[in-house]
Amino acid sequence: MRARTVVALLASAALAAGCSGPEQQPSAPQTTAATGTSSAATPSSSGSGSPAPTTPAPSPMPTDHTFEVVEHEAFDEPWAMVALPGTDLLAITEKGGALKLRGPDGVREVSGTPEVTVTTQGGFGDIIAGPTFETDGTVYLSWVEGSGGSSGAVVAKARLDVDAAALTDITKIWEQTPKIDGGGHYSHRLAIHDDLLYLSSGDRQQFSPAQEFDSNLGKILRLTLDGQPAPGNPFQEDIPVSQQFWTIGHRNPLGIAFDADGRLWSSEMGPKGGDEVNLIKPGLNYGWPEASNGSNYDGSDIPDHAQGDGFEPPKVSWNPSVSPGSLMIYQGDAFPAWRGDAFIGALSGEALIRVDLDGESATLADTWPMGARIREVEQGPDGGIWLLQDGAGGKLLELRGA
Ligand SMILES: [Ca+2]
Ligand SMILES: [Ca+2]
Repeated sequence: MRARTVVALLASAALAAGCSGPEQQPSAPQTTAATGTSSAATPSSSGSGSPAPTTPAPSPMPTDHTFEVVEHEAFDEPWAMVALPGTDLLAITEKGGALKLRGPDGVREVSGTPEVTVTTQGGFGDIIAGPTFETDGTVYLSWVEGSGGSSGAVVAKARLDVDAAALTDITKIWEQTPKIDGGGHYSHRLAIHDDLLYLSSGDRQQFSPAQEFDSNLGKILRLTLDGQPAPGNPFQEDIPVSQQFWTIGHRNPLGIAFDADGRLWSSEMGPKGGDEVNLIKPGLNYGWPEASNGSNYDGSDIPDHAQGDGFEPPKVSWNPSVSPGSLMIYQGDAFPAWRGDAFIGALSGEALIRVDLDGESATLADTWPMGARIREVEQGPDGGIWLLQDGAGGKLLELRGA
């Protein structure tokens, strides 16, 4: 299928609040959020002290880029993708259970995929390449399993033969416990750093388990590549499952990613007006459901994050919500001024969002309306930025430097 140029967007200048684009539509809250709340709603890790430089530093390199958005193939409810190392391929999961390999020569379907349970928010989930992918094809996958209305996420390792387009040797290494009736907040995003597996496990819309030590719901976990609790994890309680925990107090963290210096960041779908970007540090409690800059959908309040409450505040938060569905930290060459920055696909916000990362600080920088729910953002094999629209017929999109 020939690519078709559909939209040209001008990246904003490096304004702190960033979105200079037109209002997309009355129901889309992202523009207001971007222009109105980025500074005020971004708690600083250094407390109330605000450095006030008197002389602007000279800018050694461009601080923005222009790009156009190119449409590629359509997929059936695409959920996740990853650039497979040593290839020119993207591996793309579809919620219903299919795995596709997409390259310059087109799209192939992979055989041998696991049987998944499709619920409101869950089905086939994430895919990432293992550290040994280039020699043995190891990948890690997540999906939802269930029976009789009760379900939970699982994680497996497997071998992906890209020449044969075949998945084999699927071995389940982790499961979300307990299984829950209902189809929301699995999270089940994966990342690997220093030969350890990090995994987000959502609260399954049960709220309180995020603060409890007898289930792995509402946590970010750190495991060995075989799914065992990693040595040195911060919660070594009597309850074995808590030995998996890296951080607690999470609602629905649909994005986790490491920066070049080894810091782990998450994007978390919060309640009404409480979406977050968090810097994930071992042993910390991120507050859900005791603290949130948003409120419950039934209108009841949740105390905002406040200094001294014992909970780690977000680095960036959104009100109104944008529904961050994915997180990628860019390391490519196509857009050098954005190297090291976080990119977030927004679902209800129908936008691509750039968050400027600088050490441990994060600042909302750009919110580009995309006219569609964005499910996934990833760095492509070419070092560019690629997106997946959400839903039936969701298209693969490429940002091409203009
Ligand atoms: Ca991905
Ligand atoms: Ca609140």
